[in-house]
Amino acid sequence: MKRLRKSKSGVALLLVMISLALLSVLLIEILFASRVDLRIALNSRNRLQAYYMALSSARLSLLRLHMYKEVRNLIDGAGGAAPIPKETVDRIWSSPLPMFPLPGQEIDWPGGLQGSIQAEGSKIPVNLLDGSPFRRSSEEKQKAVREEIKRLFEGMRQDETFDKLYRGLDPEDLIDPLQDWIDADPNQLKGGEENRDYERLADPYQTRNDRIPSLTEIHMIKGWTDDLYNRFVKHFSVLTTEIAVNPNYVPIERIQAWEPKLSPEDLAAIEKRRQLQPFSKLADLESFIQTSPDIRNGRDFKLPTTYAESDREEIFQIEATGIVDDTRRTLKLGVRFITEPTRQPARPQQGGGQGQGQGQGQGQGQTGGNPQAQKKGKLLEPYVVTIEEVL
Ligand SMILES: [Ca+2]
Repeated sequence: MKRLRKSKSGVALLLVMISLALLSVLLIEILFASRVDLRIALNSRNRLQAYYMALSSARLSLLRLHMYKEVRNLIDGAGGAAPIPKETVDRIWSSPLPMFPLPGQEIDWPGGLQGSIQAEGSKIPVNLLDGSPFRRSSEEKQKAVREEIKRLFEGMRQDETFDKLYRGLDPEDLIDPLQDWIDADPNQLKGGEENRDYERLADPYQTRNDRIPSLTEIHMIKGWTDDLYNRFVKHFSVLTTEIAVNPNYVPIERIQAWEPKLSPEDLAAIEKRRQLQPFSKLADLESFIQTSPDIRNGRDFKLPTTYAESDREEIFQIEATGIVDDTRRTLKLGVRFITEPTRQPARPQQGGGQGQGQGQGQGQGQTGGNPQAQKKGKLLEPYVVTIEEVL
C-alpha cells in the first residue's frame, strides 16, 4: 500500500516535469519566433532606410549635374571665352565624393550614403550593332562596334587569368550572338535560325531583334557567362549612340586594348597624368603616349581612327548607394541632357528638322567646317532615362 502511494507521487512528479519541459520548449519556440520577427522587421526597416539613403545620394548627384549644366551654359553664354578650363568644369561631376556622413560628423543618420557619376560618352554603344541607318547606325558603325569589342577582348588577354580562362574562345562567338540578339533579322550571322538555341532551353525565349533597353539583358545571350558579362559590360552603354572617346574618362583597359605594348607602369603614368592634369583633347593623349618620358613602350602608338571626340559629356550614369548596418541598396540612373534647339538664322536648305535636337555635339563630325553648325544650344535640365536597382 505504501509502495503504491509512493509510485503515484512519482507519476505526479514525472507529469510535472514533462509539462515543465514542454512549457519551456514552447517558451523557447515563442521567443525564437519573436526574435525572427524582430530580425525580419529590422531588416525591412534597414532596407527601406538604405533605399531612401540611395535615393538621397542620387539626388545629390543630380544636383551636381545641374550645377555642371549651369556652369557650362554660363561659359557658353560668354561666347566660349571661358575663365575656367573645360576639364575643370568637368570636376563638378567627376570628383569622387567621400561617404556621407563624414567621419566625426555628428548627424543623427541611420546609415551612410555614397555616389559616383560616370560619363557614358566613351563607352561602346552596343545598340549600334543593329546597323539601322534610321537610328544613327550604319553598316560601317556596326563594323566599328564589332571591331572595338574584339579589340577589347584581345586587350584583356594581357591579363594572365583572363587568357588562361578564355584562350580557346573566339571573340566572334560572343559578338555574333550579341549582334544577332540586337539586329532586326531572325537569321544567325553564321547561318540558321537565331532562336534555335534559345528555344531548346528549359524556359525558352526568343531573341529581342531590337535595341536592348538595359545591359543586364546580355545575361540572356548565348556565350555571355556571368564572368564575361562582368568583365565587359562596364565598357558598354545602351545610352550613347556615338563611337566616341574622352581621353580623361576612357577606362585604362581600353587604352591598353588599343596599344597592347603599354606596360602596367606606362598605364599608371597615363592615369596619373590625367588625374593631375586632364587632357584637353584626344590628340593630347596620343602625343602624351608617343612622347612622354614616363612612357616606355608607346612611341609608335596611333589611336584608332574610328573615334569621335567626346569632349563635352552629356550622358551619365549615376550609381547611388545607401548603407544601413550591413544592408546596402544601390540604384543606377542613366541621365541625359538635351540641348535647347539652337535658333538658326533662316537657311533655305535642310530645314534642320531633327526632332528634339537631341544628341547634338555628336553629329558635329559630319557637319564640316560650318561655324553656325558648331554653335551649341543651351543644355537643358538633365533627365533620368533609366533607373535600375543593382542586386
Ligand atoms: Ca536578330
